[in-house]
Amino acid sequence: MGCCQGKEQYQSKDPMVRKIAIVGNSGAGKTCFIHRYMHDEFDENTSQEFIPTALKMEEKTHSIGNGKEIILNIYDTGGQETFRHLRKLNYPKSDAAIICFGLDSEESLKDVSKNWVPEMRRICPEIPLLLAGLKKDLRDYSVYADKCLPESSGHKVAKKLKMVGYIECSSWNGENVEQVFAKMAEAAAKKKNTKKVDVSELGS
Ligand SMILES: Nc1nc2c(ncn2[C@@H]2O[C@H](COP(=O)(O)OP(=O)(O)O)[C@@H](O)[C@H]2O)c(=O)[nH]1
Ligand SMILES: [Mg+2]
Repeated sequence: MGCCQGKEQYQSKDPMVRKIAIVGNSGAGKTCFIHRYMHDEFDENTSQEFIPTALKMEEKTHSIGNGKEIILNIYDTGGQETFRHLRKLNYPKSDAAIICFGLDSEESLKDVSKNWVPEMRRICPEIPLLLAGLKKDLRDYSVYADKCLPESSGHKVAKKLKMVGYIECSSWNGENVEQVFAKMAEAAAKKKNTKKVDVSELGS
């Protein structure tokens, strides 16, 4: 076997790598959501006081059936205005994004339409966007139940903004967290090339 043939064989076995951005308002529960997916436990460190994240990358191999695997590079981005420049540098290389809101925060859902989807579509016009309603467990507590948004409001926004779907989950008890990433991995795997945007053209 010649050296070139060997190299081709190696390259054809290279795993598929996809970059997933996790965005949404500060306090929506993004960091806990990623922590649950990565470690299958609730991130107790954020339960006392929430810690703003600037930009952090985690990596996990996800099985997409038929023995195929996809490596997900998951980017946790800070929702605060102060981290806007960091997000803009990071977004252009994304292959897919999970747009998050807290089911206990109407404002965080409004900001999905007002800020997050427009910001993402401006920078990465072609990538699949999945809507995730976080903190689903709060519906089970009578003190929070009335304040939580109904499932229909998430579906309505996802449909209106032509997102690939809507899933509610809880990082507290783990319900549906795997399903969100499974749906995103499936959509990201189908996506071939990410259109690169020159960040210098994005303005402030
Ligand atoms: N009840 C409940 N609280 C959560 C859940 N996820 C996050 N939190 C809490 O919400 C707050 C913000 O979480 P964090 O992950 O830091 O939000 P981020 O700013 O979007 O990254 C913290 O106090 C968390 O303990 C959840 O699934 N259920
Ligand atoms: Mg965070």
